[in-house]
Amino acid sequence: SGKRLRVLVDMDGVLADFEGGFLKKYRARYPDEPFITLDDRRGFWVSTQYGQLRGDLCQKAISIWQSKGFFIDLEPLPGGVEAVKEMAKMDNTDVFICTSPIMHYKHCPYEKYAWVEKHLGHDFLEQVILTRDKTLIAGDLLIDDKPDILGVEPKPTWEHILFTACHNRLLPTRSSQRRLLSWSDDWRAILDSKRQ
Ligand code: UMP
Repeated sequence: SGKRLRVLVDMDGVLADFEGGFLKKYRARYPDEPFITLDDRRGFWVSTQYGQLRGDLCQKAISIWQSKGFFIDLEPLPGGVEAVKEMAKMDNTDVFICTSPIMHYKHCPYEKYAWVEKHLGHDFLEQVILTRDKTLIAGDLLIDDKPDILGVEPKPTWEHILFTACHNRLLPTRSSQRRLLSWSDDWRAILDSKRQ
């Protein structure tokens, strides 16, 4: 009963393996340069941590996700596509994929749509929201691996559920912030907790 539940699901680090895809292509392109294992990743920004390793590695990292084929080649994270498909079939539930494209727009926005079509089907393109400011998007839940989701709206309507990723797994979460440890975790209970 009650109104419909609206779930916003992030793409990079939640549905698509951005970190794994990055490391694989970085090591292939720069085999003689140092790299950061997924175990040693800290902080949301890959480019920042590579820049701390050595100044010039910041731009080398950026060059990886600016390249043609980077976003479309990302592997789905375990259980994500299945969870989103199941959510979309649930009664009184609307699911949207809410993702921030990089500003180097030559390939990324196109490949994000292509990825959704490939893994979730053509009809799911109706559910895609590309925005650099997720605080403007109204929803009940936002499942996202970025610890701090800020924008022009000081009071977003959604509750942010922090999806665990290599870069945030050791981060002390604010007592108010709920986590989804993976898609094997109980995402159905989190949705149910928001239903009227
Ligand atoms: N991104 C960067 N720099 C980084 C890491 C990621 O620009 O160091 C990009 C990849 C995604 C976007 O396109 O930022 C993050 O989008 P969301 O996961 O917040 O939707």
